[in-house]
Amino acid sequence: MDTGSPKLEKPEGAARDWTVPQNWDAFSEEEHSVWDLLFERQSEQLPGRAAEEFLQGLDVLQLSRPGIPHFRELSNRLGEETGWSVVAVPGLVPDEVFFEHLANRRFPAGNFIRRRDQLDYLQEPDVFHDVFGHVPMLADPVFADYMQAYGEGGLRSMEFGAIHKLARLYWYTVEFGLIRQPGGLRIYGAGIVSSHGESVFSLDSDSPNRIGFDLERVMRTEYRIDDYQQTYIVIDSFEELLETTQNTDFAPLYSRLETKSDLPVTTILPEDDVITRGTQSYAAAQAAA
Ligand code: HBI
Ligand code: FE
Repeated sequence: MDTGSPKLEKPEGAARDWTVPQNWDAFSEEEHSVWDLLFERQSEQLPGRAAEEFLQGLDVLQLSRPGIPHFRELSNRLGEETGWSVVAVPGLVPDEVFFEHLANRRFPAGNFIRRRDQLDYLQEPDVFHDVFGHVPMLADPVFADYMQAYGEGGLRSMEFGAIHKLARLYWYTVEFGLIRQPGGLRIYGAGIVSSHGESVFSLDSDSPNRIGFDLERVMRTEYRIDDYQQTYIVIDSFEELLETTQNTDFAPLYSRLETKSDLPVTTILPEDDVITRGTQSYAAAQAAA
């Protein structure tokens, strides 16, 4: 999510790779029921909004009991589909640790859940965001490969001091991505599918821009972490996303990016594939409030 800050300190009891035992039995009834509430609310809202691959992937979350998924059972099911597993971590982990997990097809999931009075907003990724938001897409073979490629690319980006550029690719695809599908625009980004408000806003509002995917353009684009996005990036297929990521030589791309300015969130370039030119009325109203 956010670019890892150097001040992250590994809690006692965490392993060298920052994993902790999930300790499923320690979750309270209340915590499980917050999961159930969030799960029901979102799974009702997503048909017709989420990408086909996401809706299909939700099946891996149909586990043998309600409540927060048991990671061992979840990993078994996910592993059968794509070889990915889910491991528990205390919260945000350092970039290198995060990339290392992804490169090895392990998804680190926060081992806590938001409180009932925080259903709609929280800063650190919790188990609902991480598991409901991310895991269904990891059951798709193409997306599963993309996430591994991202982890490998992340490790390499560290040699170029370019993490913050590559992090924008993650932000605008894995977290807040849209895709064109036969029925129209659909959401697949984990930050959107796990958000009750943004899963409607991102598709229905006339406020944000929606722009076709271009790797270099995305890596120049700033993003905001404190409210709904002002620009969404739209891909045509997951194959395109995977192939672009795998076939791009990032070293010259990073050098080229050094010579180009970053783009503020609302910029529209003449060469952009503009799907929707937003009014930005939502952001303006928020800024005035
Ligand atoms: N740690 N647990 C966790 N989850 C993330 O999404 C995450 C992280 N550490 C770093 C990070 N994301 C980002 O900095 C990278 O995607 C760039
Ligand atoms: Fe996330």
